[in-house]
Amino acid sequence: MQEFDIVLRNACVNGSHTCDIGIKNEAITALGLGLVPTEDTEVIDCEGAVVTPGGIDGHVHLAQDRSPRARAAGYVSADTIETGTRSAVAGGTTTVLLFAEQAKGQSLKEQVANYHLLAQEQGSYADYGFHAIITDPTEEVLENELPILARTGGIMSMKLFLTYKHMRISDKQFLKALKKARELKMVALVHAENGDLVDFFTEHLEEMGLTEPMYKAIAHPLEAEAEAVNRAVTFSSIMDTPMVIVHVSVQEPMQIIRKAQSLLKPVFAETCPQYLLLGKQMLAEEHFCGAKYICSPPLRSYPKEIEAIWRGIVNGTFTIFSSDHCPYRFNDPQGKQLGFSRDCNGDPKGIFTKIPNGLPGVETRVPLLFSEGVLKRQCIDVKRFVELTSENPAKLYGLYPKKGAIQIGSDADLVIWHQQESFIPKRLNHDRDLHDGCDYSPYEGIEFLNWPRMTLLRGKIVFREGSIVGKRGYGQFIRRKPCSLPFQRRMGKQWNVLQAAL
Ligand code: DUC
Ligand code: ZN
Ligand code: ZN
Repeated sequence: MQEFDIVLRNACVNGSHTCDIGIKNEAITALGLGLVPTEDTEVIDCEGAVVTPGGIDGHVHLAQDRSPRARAAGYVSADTIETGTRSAVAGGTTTVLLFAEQAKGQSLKEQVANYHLLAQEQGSYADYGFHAIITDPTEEVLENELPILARTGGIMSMKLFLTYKHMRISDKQFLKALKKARELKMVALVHAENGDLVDFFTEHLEEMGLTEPMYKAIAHPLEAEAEAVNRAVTFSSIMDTPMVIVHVSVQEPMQIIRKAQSLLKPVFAETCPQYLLLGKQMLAEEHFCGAKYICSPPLRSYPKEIEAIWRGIVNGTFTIFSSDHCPYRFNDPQGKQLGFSRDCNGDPKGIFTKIPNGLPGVETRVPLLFSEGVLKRQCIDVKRFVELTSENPAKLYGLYPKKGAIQIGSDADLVIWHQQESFIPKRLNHDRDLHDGCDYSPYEGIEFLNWPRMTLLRGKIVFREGSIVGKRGYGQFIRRKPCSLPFQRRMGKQWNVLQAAL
C-alpha cells in the first residue's frame, strides 16, 4: 500500500476535475479517487475548491540595493530575501527568480556568489533561482564566467538593459550577449526602453522644472518602449536566441511581439499586475503619493492601455505574468522619500528621477490574477491562469515539470484556494493582510474574491489560513535547465555567423 505524508481530499485540480492528491517525501506521488491514508498521514479536505500548482514568479527584486549605484543613490530595498519570500508564499508563490546584478567593472561570477551567500544568510521561505544581470559583457564574463554559471551553476537566464546609464549595453554588446546565450541555451530577459530617448525627454523636463512624479510617464513615452522592443525582437531573430521582453506595459510593443510570435520567432512576453490594474493618473496623487507608483516602464493610460494588456493576457501574447516586485518604502528617507524635496520657497517638490523605481507585488500577483481575471472579468479560465502564473514560467525558465505542474513526480508545490461559495470577499489592507517589508500596497482597497487558503512547498505547508507556518531557510536554490517552451530555431542547431548573414 502506498504511504503518504499528506493527502489532499476533493481537490479540483486546475479547476478541471476533482480527485485526491497524495504527497510523499516532497513530491506528488498519487492522483486519484479515494487515496487511503495511513495513521501518520495528514488529511486536508479541500472541499472541492480549486487547487493549482505553486506560483512561479519569474521577476522578483529582493535585496536589490547592493550595487555601487544603489549605495551611491542611498536607497534600500524594502525586502530582504527573508521578508520577500515570506510574502511570496503567503500569496501562493512557491518559487521566485531573483536577480544577481553585475555592476560595470565587476565580475559576474563574484556577484552571483555574493547573492548565493546572501540567500543563505537571510534564509528563504520559497525555492529560488537567479537571473544574471549583465551590465558589462566583457570577454572574461562571456567566455569564462557565464559558461560556468550556466553549465554548473544552473543559471539559465540573463537580463540585459537597453536603458539606464549605469546598466545599458550597446547594440554590439547586446548581439554578443545574445550569441553567447544561444550557445549556452540561456534565455535573455530584456528591459526594452530606448535609453537615449528617455534621457532626452528627462533632460528637457528637468530644464523646464517639470519633475513631479507624473512627469515620469512623459519621460518614458511608449515610443521608447516600442522602438527598443522592435530592436530586441530583431536581434533575437538574427541571433536565433530565445528572448523574453519583460514588463511590457502598452499596446504598440505588444503588437510588435505578437507579429514576431506569429512568424514563430523565439520571442516571449511578460506583463505585470500594475499594467493590468493601475493607470498613470495615479502618479498625480496628492502629497507626493504618486511616488508610490513610480516604476519603469511607467503606468500608462487608463483604461485604454489597460484593456489592451488584458487582451494580450487572453489572446496568448503574454507567456508569463510576473510581479516585478521591486519594493521601496514610502515613508522612508531611504525609500520613495529620496525624491521628495523643497523648492527655494520651502514648498514641496517631487523629483521623479530620484525616486527609487519599482512597486511591491509578490504577494498579490497570484490572487490578483485569479480574482480579476478568472472571477471578475471571467476572461480567462483556471487553465490559462495556471499557464501564466506557474506552468509557462516553469517551462520558460527550465523548471518544468519539477515545478509548475500537478503531476506524479512533480514537487508538491501547491495552492489550495478557498471554496468559492464560502469565501467572503476582502478589500486589501496592506498592514493587516500582507507579509512583506514594505509600508504600502499599490492595490490597497481592491476587493479580492478569493485568496490562497494554504500554500505547500515541497510537501510542507508553509502558509495556512492567513498565517506563515513555513520555516525561514526551507527554501532551496534550484538549478535550472534550458527553456522547454516551443519555438522555432531559424537555423537549426548549427548556428554560425556565416549562416546568419546569408
Ligand atoms: N526594471 C525592472 O525590471 N524592475 C524595476 C526597475 C526596472 O527598471
Ligand atoms: Zn526592467
Ligand atoms: Zn524588474
